[in-house]
Amino acid sequence: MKLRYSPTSPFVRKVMVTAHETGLADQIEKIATNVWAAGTDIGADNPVGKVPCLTTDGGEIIYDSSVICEYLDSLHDGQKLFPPVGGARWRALRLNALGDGMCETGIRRLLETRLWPDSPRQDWIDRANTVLGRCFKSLEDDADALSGPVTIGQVAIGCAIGWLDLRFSDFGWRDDCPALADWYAGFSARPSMAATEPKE
Ligand SMILES: N[C@@H](CCC(=O)N[C@@H](CS)C(=O)NCC(=O)O)C(=O)O
Repeated sequence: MKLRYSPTSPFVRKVMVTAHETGLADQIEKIATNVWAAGTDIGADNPVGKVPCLTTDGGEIIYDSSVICEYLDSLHDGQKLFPPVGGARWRALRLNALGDGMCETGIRRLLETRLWPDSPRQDWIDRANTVLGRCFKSLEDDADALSGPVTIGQVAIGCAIGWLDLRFSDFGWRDDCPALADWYAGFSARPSMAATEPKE
């Protein structure tokens, strides 16, 4: 399998954490892709122009991190990261959506200062901070949902927090979210998370 990736993408990390958790990491060849480069060819594989983007051994192209993760989860016989239909599945998918949403909000906030460094729109930054604060509070209030066997939900939340810590180290969420901070300290010590720590 070939995975087009960028080194600090939290969505790529979701895929690689899943690959490690499912024992498939060695089967993935990583191809660095700068999606922001003027001449990028990522659109030939993913019309949306984003990484991660996987080409299977059979030559099929799969994109969007959640779809790639579910594909990888179908390739092994161990504990599934996507539980079967039922309460555990909806909880896992909801957490996955929350983690992805936190990343999307963080990316919008980051782009504001990167694209318009001289005139970032403060109201957008404030809005993003409000959304992120609400997401952290919701995770803290429902920290029990993060317990139990590893699911795609925990992977997505772990990768989202890791990326937000990398980009906005001064956000200061730990003071208000002690239960979440405890959970994250344990989760980020997993070999799959340690092996995929984002580096610039
Ligand atoms: N929903 C997508 C989001 C992927 C995404 O936003 N990737 C970023 C890198 S972190 C990207 O490629 N952005 C390029 C762009 O927005 O044009 C997924 O889960 O894979």
